[in-house]
Amino acid sequence: MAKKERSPEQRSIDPASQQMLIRADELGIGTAFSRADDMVPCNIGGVGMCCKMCGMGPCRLTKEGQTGVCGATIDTIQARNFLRAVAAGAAAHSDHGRDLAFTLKAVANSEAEGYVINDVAKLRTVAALYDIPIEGRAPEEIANDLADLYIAQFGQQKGRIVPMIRAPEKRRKLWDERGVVPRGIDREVVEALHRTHIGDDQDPEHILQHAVRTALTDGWGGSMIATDISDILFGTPAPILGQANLGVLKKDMVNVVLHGHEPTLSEMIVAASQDPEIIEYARAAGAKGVNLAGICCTANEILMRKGIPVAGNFLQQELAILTGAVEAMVVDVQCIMQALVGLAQNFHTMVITTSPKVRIKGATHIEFNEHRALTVAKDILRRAIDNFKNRGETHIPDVRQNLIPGFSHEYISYMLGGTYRASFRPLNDAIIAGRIRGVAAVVGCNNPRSTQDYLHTVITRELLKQDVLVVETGCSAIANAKVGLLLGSAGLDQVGPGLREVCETVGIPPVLHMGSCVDNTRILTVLTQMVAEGGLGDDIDQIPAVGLAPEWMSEKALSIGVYCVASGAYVIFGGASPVSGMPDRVADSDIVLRYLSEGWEKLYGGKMEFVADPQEMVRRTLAHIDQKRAALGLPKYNPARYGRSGDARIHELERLPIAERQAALYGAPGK
Ligand code: NFS
Repeated sequence: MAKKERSPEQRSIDPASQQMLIRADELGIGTAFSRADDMVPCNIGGVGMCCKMCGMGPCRLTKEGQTGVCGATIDTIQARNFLRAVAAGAAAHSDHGRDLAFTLKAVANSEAEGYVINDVAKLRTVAALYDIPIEGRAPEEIANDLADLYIAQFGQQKGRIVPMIRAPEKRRKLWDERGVVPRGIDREVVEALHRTHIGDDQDPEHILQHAVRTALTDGWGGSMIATDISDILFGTPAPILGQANLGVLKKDMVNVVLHGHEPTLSEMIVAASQDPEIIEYARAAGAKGVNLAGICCTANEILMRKGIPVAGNFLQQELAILTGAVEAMVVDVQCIMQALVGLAQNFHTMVITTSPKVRIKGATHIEFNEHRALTVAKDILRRAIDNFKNRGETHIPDVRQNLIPGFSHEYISYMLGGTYRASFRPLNDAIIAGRIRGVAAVVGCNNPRSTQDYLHTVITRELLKQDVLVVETGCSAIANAKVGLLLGSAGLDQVGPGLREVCETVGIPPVLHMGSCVDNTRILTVLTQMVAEGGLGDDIDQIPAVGLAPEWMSEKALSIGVYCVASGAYVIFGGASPVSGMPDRVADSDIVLRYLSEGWEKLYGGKMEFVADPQEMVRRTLAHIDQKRAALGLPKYNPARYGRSGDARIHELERLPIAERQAALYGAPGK
């Protein structure tokens, strides 16, 4: 097949990325974008029809009636591949949660240099959920008990993982009936690997039932634990001013890009970068100081809590190095491209690996250890500063955008009513009245198979026009931040009349950035609290809400999708489906694909679909929202009813001659 080279505009809608892609071409350097053009995806493995679970294969099933050497059918093979992907995603998120639980334990016992318990209120709230005594106890004592409880969830063998008690009661009963309640986080992931070994579970529906149980260990287990502890240790996010895109890199400072996922090290690097000794060290090296910027979900973690700027999302990790202005890229786990090291050799950039789990040949390894975190953080910064003198020519795109992130579920509740009457009531009421038509979570990765950021932004813009409140996490949030949709006033001219009234009244942007991908659990919490508030049914599947991952690429995204479906949500993935089969060549090769949609909807009220066209994604989202509104007996969405109150009305009145304005406001004189 002929190679298909795309132009920079076809590769990304982001002007900063486009500039760096032109530079990469000029320098003859490859990126994920050019490699994606060079690498034609396998049309058999891509649709889940290749089995390489044993040494008798790999078996590629492309003809009618064909089975693997062991007799495995297409649907069994697809279900196994899907379960393995979900297990890998759930493992990644949950292992992140485990590391945080160990850090919490170390902090509680004064064994973690530099860390403190930042949010005692959240610690007490979370501990109380599990009946851990809080009254009259020091935060460290409570934290120690909570850490022990959370650590135990990973190795637990029987019963149910404890965070599940936070789901709506009806949903918990449903999970019991369906036999999908996770017993222990590690147990479900191990069982997923066992069941997919040669000669084990062969009934596709039974295999996929375990995909649900495995994914639930992520959403209502490992990820939820990660979010809780990150907030307890580093602070629960609240709105803060941030900036995003490659233009946050500074020509006159030592640029250190933090890339990966876990906030433990990055939080400490933020602290170390403000240390007078480090600032002085940077000055002595001829720089104005140390400038930190994030990539991927590490970016979201330190943006939400500290306002540290974001250099970019997943597809910008290589582009940041191409600026020539990055002294060090510090990585921990997940979404780190191996290509970074080779790319960095064209510049002076040091790629520093820090996790005991992740090494890349050619990278510098400085191992992070939570017991001496501050020392490691300062060591890393000194190495970056020492590298400043090696910097050559720089090309930093002059492109950046402000944003207001920090919408934790705690803050959303607070903002709607203040400390006096914090509540989800106003949100529910706005949905019930039809001012807000429904809620969409637009989340997930970039994928170089599509145009970077295009699907995220086009879908978000369209939904906002339709009065759908959008919440975001991960690389999707960064995509929309870069086009200015995460700003109050800047975004509001692009939204429907009812949603605009709500945003103006509350003082929020129309797109709420809720954090990193593990923070998708905040969305589960919001949905649960909306149910508890009343008026929108008694379970999550009744809420007019949809989840979308338009540019997904990681196995973590699949795990998130499955736990959202099992929680009752309609989830739409963009791009290619890993289970679509080849119906043109093999009849019924889409049995699994249909089961994830129609089959799961019957069982859980949520469904997973793969839709390539953005307009179709929007159409299905709105149809689902309207159908859920109708089922609840809510008024039909009618934008004409709104948009004449709040700031919009005041601006309209301001344009009238004074007498007419007064008449409109106070009635005609003498009447
Ligand atoms: Ni989520 Fe975050 Fe981005 Fe995708 Fe990777 S960074 S955990 S997996 S690419 S959204």
